[in-house]
Amino acid sequence: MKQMQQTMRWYGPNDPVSLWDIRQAGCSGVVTALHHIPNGEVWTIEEIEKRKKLIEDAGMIWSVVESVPVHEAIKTQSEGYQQYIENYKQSIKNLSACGIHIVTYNFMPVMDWTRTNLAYPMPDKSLALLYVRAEVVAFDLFILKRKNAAQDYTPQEIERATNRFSEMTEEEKLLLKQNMIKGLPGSEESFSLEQFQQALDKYEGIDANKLRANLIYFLKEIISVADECNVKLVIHPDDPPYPLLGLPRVVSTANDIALLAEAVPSLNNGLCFCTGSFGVRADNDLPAIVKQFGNRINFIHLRATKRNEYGDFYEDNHLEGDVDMYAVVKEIVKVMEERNVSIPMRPDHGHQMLDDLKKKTNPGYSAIGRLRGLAELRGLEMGIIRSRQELITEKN
Ligand code: DNO
Repeated sequence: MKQMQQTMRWYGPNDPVSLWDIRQAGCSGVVTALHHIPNGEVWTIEEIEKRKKLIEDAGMIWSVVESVPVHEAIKTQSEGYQQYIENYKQSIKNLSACGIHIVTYNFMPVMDWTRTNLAYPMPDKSLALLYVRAEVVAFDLFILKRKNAAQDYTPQEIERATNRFSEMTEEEKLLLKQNMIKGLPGSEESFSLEQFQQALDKYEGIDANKLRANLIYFLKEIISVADECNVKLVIHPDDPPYPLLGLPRVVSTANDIALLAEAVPSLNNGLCFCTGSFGVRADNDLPAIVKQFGNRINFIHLRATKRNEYGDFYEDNHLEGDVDMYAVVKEIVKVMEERNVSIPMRPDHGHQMLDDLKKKTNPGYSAIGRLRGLAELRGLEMGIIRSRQELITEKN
């Protein structure tokens, strides 16, 4: 039976977590991106090879690119987008020429993943990432002061946001503002408040249908290159899986994925199955998503979120929270068996804990929390595989 390929994300030579740390965690693969290349520019073979060599010198392989960012002009189909699409195609070709065949991207307008608190204390004193919807609404109404923002919220949401804002200290407000506009690691975008509003303005008149049409257009343009070069494109779901600050989001549910698959049937139009992102919505049935899109899942993020009825969530230990990790991994094992492939997986995020509490770390990407997550997931997978094997032997 096939096992998931164990990997970790590495932000490159400036990451406080070294490649050897990742290797010692038991990984055989690395997930990385050329974060120093500005959005929209071609990734040259020379730059790709340089990064690849660093990874191989530490005895691992560059398994997955996360991500080649999609320029905002492509998402909004504004000036220059055709050229950016051409550049994207060239980057795919160059990656393939260097032997890298899985490419992650996302289609979230303006903001990538978003949290309101990056150091939320858990009962064991480790620190987790937290998203409080009332704070996002408060940011929208009282800090950004977006025109007509109130129309996007219910009276109850506005009341909760108003109450929350009135109890926040100036320092907390500043921190919230930074968390919203500065971009978390890997986001590739960072704004001042004015620039942020300008970036939002570019989406005037772009609703979910239009955004989806733009995504499908982009996919149709690049899929032939992916097919020729044998590159699996994997889209990362929206995090959180809801519209944000009046911006549409179109990769949040199984139905969203089904629409993409229908529009662009090639299996190279694939999915990065992220349990933490999909898992924030109670209406997303995670094992069912694995079953339904098993032939398109070519990269996996395993992480558990714990949500409440207000749309808030925090990142729990990998085997806790609302994600039924056992059921998910069991489906993944079945998919790998059917397809006879080993799908790369990374333990997504982790608590800041133990010695890492004294260090400067990338939020969500400290070494020890992810090491714990990976160790637990590895054990879970092994247990599932061994008991399936025993069952088969018993039957025969
Ligand atoms: C956060 C990550 C995201 C993800 C991108 C993919 O931890 O999952 O930054 O890499 O959305 O393009």
